[in-house]
Amino acid sequence: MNQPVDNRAARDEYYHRIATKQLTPLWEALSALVPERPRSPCVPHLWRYDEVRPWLLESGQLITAREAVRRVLILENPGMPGSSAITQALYAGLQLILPGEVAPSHRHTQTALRLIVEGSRAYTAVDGERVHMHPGDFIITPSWTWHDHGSEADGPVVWLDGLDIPLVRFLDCGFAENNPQETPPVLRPEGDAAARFGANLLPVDFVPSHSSSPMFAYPYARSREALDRLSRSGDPDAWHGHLMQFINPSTGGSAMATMGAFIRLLPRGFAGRDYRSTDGTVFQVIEGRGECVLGDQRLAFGPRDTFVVPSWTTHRFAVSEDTVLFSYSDRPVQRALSLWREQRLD
Ligand code: GTQ
Repeated sequence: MNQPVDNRAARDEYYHRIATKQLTPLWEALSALVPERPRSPCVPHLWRYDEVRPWLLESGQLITAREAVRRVLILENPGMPGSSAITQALYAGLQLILPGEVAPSHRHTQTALRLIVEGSRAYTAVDGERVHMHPGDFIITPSWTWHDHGSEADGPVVWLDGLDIPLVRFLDCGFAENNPQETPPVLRPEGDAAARFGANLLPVDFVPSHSSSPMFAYPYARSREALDRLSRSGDPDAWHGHLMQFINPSTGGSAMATMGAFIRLLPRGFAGRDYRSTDGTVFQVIEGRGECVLGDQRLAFGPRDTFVVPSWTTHRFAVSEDTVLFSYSDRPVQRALSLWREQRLD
């Protein structure tokens, strides 16, 4: 007998009985467990910096960086309340440090990236080397490296923190440790890593101590100049504009194992074509103004805004000025597992 049977009540009674032994029927859940395409709870969203900034500065009156350890407002995806996540795998937050403050040294298995949003003359230290940060600079804190932050500025300094916190939580492999020294000693002069790894040279006996880039700071001035030069000598990609990825110069691969980071120039008047990929992506506007069009939804962005495009969500860009967007996603993880897909639509 191969005909479907109408025995709802019998089935429900059966489900009840097996549930007492922690058993559930796959056939009721199969299409959700093995979806035809990604069905993310993550939704598109934009945080306007001019709306967030006053609240972020207000937090500076309520708690010190030292007490908070990290004084950050988390950008939580509205489709995933309570998750502290901006996509299923990624975290984003805006961190504030005020003049003279220190954020004490600690380390954790989560990898962090920073994209400086506002202010200069704050530094971050990674395993004994400091780098002073300027708007648009991209900085990484590899897994299990000691890091502390401090400010010698005379005004607020704000950066976007991107971490793989939800991914590490999902895999249950999070460890963290506070450094007994709040501000550990500086072991190497500023610029040491840039000299060793950032000049298309590599120390001849270089042995990596972790899988992230040994070049932990990528100054905006250099990326911006590269984008400017390549935009003068070639047309933008019809989907992406002039899109570059931040690499680990010792491998040519992604700067971090778990997060990919990208920067693009969309020239004034650029109207891109529709695109989607399986890596839900966080965007930070460094310069310019325009919109990200997702079907009938439009995210209108300006300088310093943050927005998120979920996995497999068709989107395109249109800009009214020369625009530079930073973005990050879990693409290296998906690629390493042969799961990443993209589609250029027209
Ligand atoms: O700077 O170490 O936004 O550990 C969240 C967790 C920043 C950091 C965050 C962190 C950090």
